[in-house]
Amino acid sequence: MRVLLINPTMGDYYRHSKVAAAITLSPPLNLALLAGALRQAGHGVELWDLEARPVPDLRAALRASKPDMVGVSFRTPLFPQARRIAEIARQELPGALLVAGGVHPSTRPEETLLRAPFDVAVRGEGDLSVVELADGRSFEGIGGLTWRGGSTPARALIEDMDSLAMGAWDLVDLRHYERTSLVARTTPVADLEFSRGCRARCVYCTKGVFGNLWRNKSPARFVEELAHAKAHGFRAFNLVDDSFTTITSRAIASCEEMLRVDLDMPWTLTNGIRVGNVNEEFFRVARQAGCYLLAFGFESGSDQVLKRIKKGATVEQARRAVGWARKYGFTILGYFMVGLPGETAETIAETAAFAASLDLDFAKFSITMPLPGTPLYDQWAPHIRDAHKYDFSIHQPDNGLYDHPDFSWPQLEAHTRQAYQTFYGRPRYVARRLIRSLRSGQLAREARYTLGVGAGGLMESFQRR
Ligand code: B12
Ligand code: SF4
Repeated sequence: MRVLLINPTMGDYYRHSKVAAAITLSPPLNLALLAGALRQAGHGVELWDLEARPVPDLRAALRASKPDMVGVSFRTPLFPQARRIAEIARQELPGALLVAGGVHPSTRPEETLLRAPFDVAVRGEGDLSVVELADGRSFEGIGGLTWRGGSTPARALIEDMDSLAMGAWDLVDLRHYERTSLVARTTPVADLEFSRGCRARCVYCTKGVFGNLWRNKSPARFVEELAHAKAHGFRAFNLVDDSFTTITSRAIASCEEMLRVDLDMPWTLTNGIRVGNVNEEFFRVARQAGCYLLAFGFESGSDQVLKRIKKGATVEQARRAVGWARKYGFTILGYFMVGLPGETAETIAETAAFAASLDLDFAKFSITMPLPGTPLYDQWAPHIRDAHKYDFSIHQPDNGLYDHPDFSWPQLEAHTRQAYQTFYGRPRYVARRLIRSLRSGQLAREARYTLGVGAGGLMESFQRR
């Protein structure tokens, strides 16, 4: 079969906003993996990343490409775009199989099919399902599918991570991924994964694809993938794992293998690691192995709130982890949330003060968003406005998707602005950043982003990411 895989664009909103300063543009890992698996099985594949290479006339392009199957990947905020692609594909390619995949169809398969003309939604990991669909197997014979009028039970999570296909990076033109960012020193950057899944159960987190079972690749296979990415022209990588350090000794072993093979690829952990799943040895070895920037998902400075959101981590653990990361010279990003369940004005202020008290390089404060498929979404369902229920196109803090049970939107926004002010408004912060940029030899690049956009812009960059 001839398969076309499409990654919708996150839109002009990202491209023209100051948020671009904090976002690295990388080719879509999910579609590169699916393309690799499809090709291994003998199918022809095209991959269109509309984020990096917009297709101005999608109709004409689809007509010219004439695929037998079109697969579109999307997270919840991209649903409106995915629907538009499906509508055009339905009109131009009436005989093609239209497949929805990714986080949103995995968590909301029925609504996806109700509101967009896809033929089938793939729930969960798509590595095997996409091949079985292209092979022409009947829907009933494939696990984890939903179609109009039927569905099959979820398929088991893939445990042998070494069995996954290598990313088909030759299908993307890396010249379109050369934009540096605040977090990317060297480009192009490959998004890669060492593990899937996370054992924690944070109430706001979508687990509909990789679930709670943590699985990892062998260090040898992982390094083989790095070499594969390097051979295709990538100069750096970012690990997108839900929880890279779940078994800290395995994360260390993968870093040791990187050191042994020495591919000279700088890397980052921008998705965040858990403060409780680390030890000093991890930071020492990861730094030696080329990791220069990492993020922590702290979320709150209140142990009470952390408990309420089932974070499974404490403020004390956070301080210890930051101390180690600082000792080994990492650039450190902190992710925090505002308006979590059980939050009061006092706990938000506590979070802001906690962020300022940690020796972080950057902090991002996000207003809590209940996303489909999370316990928080179910808990706050009565507060979610019907008109917006399945259209998350304007995924911004002020979009009025829901009424927070304890705060008005202006209050949440004011608290968030205040948190940014508390963190970035410190005179010491600017002085420290300057010294660190000088020391790391990154002054020119970092100044371009931090000074270039100004303190307000920096706040906006992180606010909207
Ligand atoms: C990297 C990342 C980003 C990057 C995106 C980079 C990029 N090039 O895409 C950035 C920083 C921009 C980002 C932004 C956001 N993100 Co994000 N992000 C991730 C992260 C950490 C990794 C994504 C990834 O590469 N995973 C690895 C691949 C292999 O997994 P996958 O995409 O799920 O693909 C598998 C299956 O879904 C399926 N599949 C996927 N596509 C397709 C297509 C077909 C046809 C088929 C058959 C199967 C299939 O097969 C794949 C292989 O098994 C995930 C968490 C995670 N671990 O997945 C969160 C995650 C996707 N993000 C999330 C969120 C909430 C956001 C934001 C909304 C955050 C915000 N507040 O603004 C924005 C959304 C922006 C937007 N407009 O869409 C949520 C999504 C929740 C939801 N219901 O949609 C996730 C799941 C985190 C979480 N656990 O809650 N994100
Ligand atoms: S630690 Fe991260 S990936 Fe794991 S459940 Fe919590 S938010 Fe999700």
